[in-house]
Amino acid sequence: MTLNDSVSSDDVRTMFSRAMSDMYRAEVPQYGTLMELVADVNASTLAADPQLRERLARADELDRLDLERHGAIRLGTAGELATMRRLFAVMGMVPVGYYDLSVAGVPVHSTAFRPIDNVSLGRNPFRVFTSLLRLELIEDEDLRTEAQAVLERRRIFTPGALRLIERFEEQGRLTRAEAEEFVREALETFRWHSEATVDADTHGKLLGAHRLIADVVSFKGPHINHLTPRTLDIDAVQVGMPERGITAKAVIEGPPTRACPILLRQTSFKALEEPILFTGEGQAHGGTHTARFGEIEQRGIALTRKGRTLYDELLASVRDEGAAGSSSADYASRLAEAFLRFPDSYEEIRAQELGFFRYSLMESGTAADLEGMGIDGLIAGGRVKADPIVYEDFLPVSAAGIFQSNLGGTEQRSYSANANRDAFEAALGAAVLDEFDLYEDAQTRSLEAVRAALRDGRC
Ligand code: OOG
Ligand code: NI
Repeated sequence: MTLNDSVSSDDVRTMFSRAMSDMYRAEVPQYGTLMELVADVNASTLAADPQLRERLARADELDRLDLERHGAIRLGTAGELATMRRLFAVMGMVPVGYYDLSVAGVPVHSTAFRPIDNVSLGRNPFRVFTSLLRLELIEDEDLRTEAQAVLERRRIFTPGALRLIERFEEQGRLTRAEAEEFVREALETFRWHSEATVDADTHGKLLGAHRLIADVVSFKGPHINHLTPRTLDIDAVQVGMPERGITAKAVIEGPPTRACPILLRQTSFKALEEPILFTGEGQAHGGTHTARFGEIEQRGIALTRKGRTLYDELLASVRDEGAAGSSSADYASRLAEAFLRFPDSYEEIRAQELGFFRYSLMESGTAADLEGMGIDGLIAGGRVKADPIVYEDFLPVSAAGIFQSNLGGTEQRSYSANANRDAFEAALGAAVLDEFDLYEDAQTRSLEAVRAALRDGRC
């Protein structure tokens, strides 16, 4: 294999995310409409705000914007999760973060597979929120045993995909031809299969245990359940959805509208009701299932642990006020009011160490400048820029809201909080990375580069 002939993991990830987007657009037409709306909103936001355009360009975010999206899947067994980790590794995506959603009444725990280094994130930050069903949370023992047997029988990866994963593990990369084949084979795992693996009666019982359990157990594979483009103005997209015939979720999850966006805001459109065929004697029976939807996100600055604690506290204060949580009518105004306590300028966020920044040198200087003025002085003089580091991860409370609004039911189930990161990592066959460490590293490395450049008199 010559080097010319091989492709990088970044390239495979982009090939895959493009193929996935094309497939989803064909399967879920409203996703195409949503993509157009987001492209329009992003173009007008950038045209109206040259400073934002300049900052995104400096942070390498402008070029990735049109490519950028995340998706989500739900897996049924430890073996599926472990193989999925190897499949994503081919695309340079590794597990970051542990999310326990049982607290929010969803019987799964999750991680996000994503690229982690700056260059790869700049090329294409494609991420997949990946959940593992927790069968131990099904109370009915017979149903649990049956669900487990159904899941053990299914094979969600094609032999071709497995062979190419092994090839990648042996060679460290794939040729272009292998990469193209890999993308085709991997896509099969994420495709919608309208034939169920269970009969209508079992599907009904699984639905009764939890709609999510039925979604995972009844199908041949973990269909991608949404794809999410990134917008620069989610409020404009929320308003624009009904105008283009899309039924939007009632409220935007996450922080309120702010001058300096923090973390992640998300909204979605309702899942489609799709026909499915159950197994059964003689004639197959028809039914329907709601699983696949569209979502939009707006990303803001990654918060430090201190910033995140404040975010969690403010969000909880609003959620706790009423059982209706994020669906009550005055939610948006209560949220906005609570978040007045979170500083809304980058200077203040930086001064209070609430968020992470990437530093860059705008004009050359000397070690004496650094000593005389310090980094803060150089920033004040416009010689060093501190740009917000974008949050690349997810939020458990928001994720639960997205799960809930799209399972088609209004059920609220409670499982006692039982995060079990050890069990998740044992199933995964690896530890998940800590997202705070990754942002902190990026910040520290950029600061060190600025200091080194000043010492050397470079720009
Ligand atoms: C995943 C929901 C979480 C997000 O953006 O927070 C998610 C799911 O419904 O499987 O994608
Ligand atoms: Ni999502």
